[in-house]
Amino acid sequence: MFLMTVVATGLGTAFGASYTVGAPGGSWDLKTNYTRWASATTFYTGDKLWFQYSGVEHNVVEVSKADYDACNGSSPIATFKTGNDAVALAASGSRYFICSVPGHCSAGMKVQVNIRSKVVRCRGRGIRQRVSVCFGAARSGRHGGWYCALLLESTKGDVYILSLSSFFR
Ligand SMILES: *[C@@H]1O[C@H](CO)[C@@H](O)[C@H](O)[C@H]1NC(C)=O
Ligand SMILES: *[C@@H]1O[C@H](CO)[C@@H](O)[C@H](O)[C@H]1NC(C)=O
Ligand SMILES: [Cu+2]
Repeated sequence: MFLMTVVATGLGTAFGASYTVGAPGGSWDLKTNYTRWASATTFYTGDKLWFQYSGVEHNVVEVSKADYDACNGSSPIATFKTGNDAVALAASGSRYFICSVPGHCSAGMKVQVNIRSKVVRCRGRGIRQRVSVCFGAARSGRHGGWYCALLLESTKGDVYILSLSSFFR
């Protein structure tokens, strides 16, 4: 059971984290300092942003850097307005989001997110250890047998799965 938990944790990290924009102190609103919020987190490819807000009061518009700087939402890259919007951070680079309700962006409702490649982090000095874990699953039925995972743990504590193999009997 313990080993099963170790592997589940590794999978969760390898597949990315979810961040609610503005949390835990705020949300997608007119009060949160998003410069401070974004600087507290390092975003990696595979992570996800959640914008949670009242869809009546606000929206989320992804824009270019120039439109972000100018608070201009008239040429959106993408528009979200459900109040519970997920944005996948698939690629490395910078992404820019504003609220296009008049006055909100210039009042601070804008966030820049810088995304780093997760693959780069796996290389070189960041590697702390490699561990191999194996665990048995239910012996009856089609999924019985042994599973082994080769895990790599970075110095920051993230766990990556290098390989996952199964041995059926
Ligand atoms: C937001 O936070 C940043 C970094 O902590 C700070 O430099 C900036 O002045 C803050 N902005 C406002 C409007 O308080
Ligand atoms: C916003 O950008 C569009 C082009 O994308 C431009 O035509 C418009 O003048 C801009 N509005 C403001 C207020 O700068
Ligand atoms: Cu708004």
